[in-house]
Amino acid sequence: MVMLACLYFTCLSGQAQHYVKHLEFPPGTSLERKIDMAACLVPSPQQLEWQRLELTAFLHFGINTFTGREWGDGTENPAWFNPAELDAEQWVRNLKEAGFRMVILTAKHHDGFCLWPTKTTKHSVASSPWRGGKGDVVKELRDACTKYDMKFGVYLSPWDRNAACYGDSPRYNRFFIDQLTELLSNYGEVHEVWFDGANGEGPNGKKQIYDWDAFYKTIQRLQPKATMAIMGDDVRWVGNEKGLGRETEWSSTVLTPGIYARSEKNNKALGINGKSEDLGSRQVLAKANELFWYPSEVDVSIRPGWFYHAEEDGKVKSLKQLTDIYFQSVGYNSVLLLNVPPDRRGRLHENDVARLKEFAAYREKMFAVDYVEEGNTLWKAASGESREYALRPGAKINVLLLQEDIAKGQRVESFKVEGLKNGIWKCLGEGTTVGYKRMLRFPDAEVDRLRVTVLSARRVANICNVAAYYADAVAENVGHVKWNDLSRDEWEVVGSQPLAIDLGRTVRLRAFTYAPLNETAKPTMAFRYSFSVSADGRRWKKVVANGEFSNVMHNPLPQTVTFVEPVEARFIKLEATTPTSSEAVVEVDEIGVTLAE
Ligand code: FUL
Repeated sequence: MVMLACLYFTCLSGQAQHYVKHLEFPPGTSLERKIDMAACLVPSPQQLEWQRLELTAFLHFGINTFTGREWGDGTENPAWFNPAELDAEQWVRNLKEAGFRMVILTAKHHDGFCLWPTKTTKHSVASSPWRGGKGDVVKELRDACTKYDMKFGVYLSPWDRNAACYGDSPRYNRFFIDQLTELLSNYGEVHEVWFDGANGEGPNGKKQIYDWDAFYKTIQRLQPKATMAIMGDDVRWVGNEKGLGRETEWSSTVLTPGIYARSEKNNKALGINGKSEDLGSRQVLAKANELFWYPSEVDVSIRPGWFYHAEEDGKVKSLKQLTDIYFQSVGYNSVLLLNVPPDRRGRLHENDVARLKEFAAYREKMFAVDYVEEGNTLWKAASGESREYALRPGAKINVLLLQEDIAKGQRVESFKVEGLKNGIWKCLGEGTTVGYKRMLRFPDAEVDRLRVTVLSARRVANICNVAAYYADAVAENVGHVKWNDLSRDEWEVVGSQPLAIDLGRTVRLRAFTYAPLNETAKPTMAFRYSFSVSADGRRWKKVVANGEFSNVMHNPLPQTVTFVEPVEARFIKLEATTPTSSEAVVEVDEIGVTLAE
């Protein structure tokens, strides 16, 4: 592939040879040599710049904002899009003040509705009443980013449930490239292009074969400095939408990016996918033939859904949840991509803005004092080497921050940190990989000195920063989310596939909820469904005929479906199929009902 050919080059820096973004192990390479080479794999300049952003924001906004759905089906009327108070500067200003350095807008989500007046389809803002059909959300956001010196990225969904040509592969690929060309030519610099991995069937039931190579070349031609994320080879999806990175996170990884034709074969041979826990250890290196600098990005929404839904105004993630996410993303050698969805007015909601401010204030307070003296002089650490650091007098710490100079490769495999008190060294914590940034939390410790030991490293690690902070404890203030009003003790399961339940008495229902057990995805989970009620368990009335738990596979949170009007029911039945269209298995504990007042 052309894309690899141009990126696969090496350069000389000091003694070691460096490989930029990709390397291949010649046949028969020993494990020892592989580890040595892996240590010399480095990011491309744009990957390095991207990693340093640390905090980036997603803006999921579009027709779903007005329908209350997570995945539109493409039949939506553009007339529904009318954000009367749209203010892109309000989005960017608030995100900037909260420390975010890039925003990525869903220029087109799976429903195909374009937020810019594209020439490729009528299904866009140009057909909406907003700004009299003369508006352009992409441009307004771009201008706000320029004003506030914010980096700017676009999400363009390859899956398009509106385009008639979807599934006619060559035609749709041309259509998609035309959309990409508009976005990458008319809005100044674009720093990140985000291609989602979700890929369903077209309106005609046909599968689309994407021409990733041509998409890639279009980006290279029009925005050569942009990073290409997810279905791209610069930035890797961390593997969940919960805001949870890996404690051991290698940016130099054996995972072949999905856009390469050989990815399926390579990844299968190694028995891995983007969700695998281990993507870079010595064990997987032993089996691999090539290696990629392919760092992870943690994408998560500040609310349960990706799009704004008024009923989630009370479910904005707590400060505790956001700080945990922060330590488990930025603190785990990842970049955080936090979604803050504009509401129907076209503004970030007050609750989200208030939480962003709290989150920023928390970090500001924590980082205000670095207790380590002279922690940012380069330390070339071989395996087993330690270095002591003096601390400011009276230091009380509970966070250690370590950084490697990844421009020279990612090398630390494990480390430990000790504190000296009254002449006695005490272990404060241990960790594995460091990479661009690793933050380790441990119980409060009042110590006079710190000792960091690199227990194991590939070649010699380049530690460029050692810092220690005190983070205030944050109380958890999220209540239990209640999604079932009846006691299951009174229920009787009268059918298991499909699941049918006798509720024990006749009730008036406003909604039902499907909540995957442990909020975990499984292959037998429900995706498409119909929901019926009955008075006697024999004659059923369909309340929802063609429902879809959109995105449940990636974001397996409770899915509440509110009926158009309350219904009376003694029996309920959920008929469902899985994402791969086989019969779903739903447990009684995964179902809840909400009574009408
Ligand atoms: C997913 C999509 O299906 C969601 O709707 C959302 O856009 C998320 C960021 O990616 O795969």
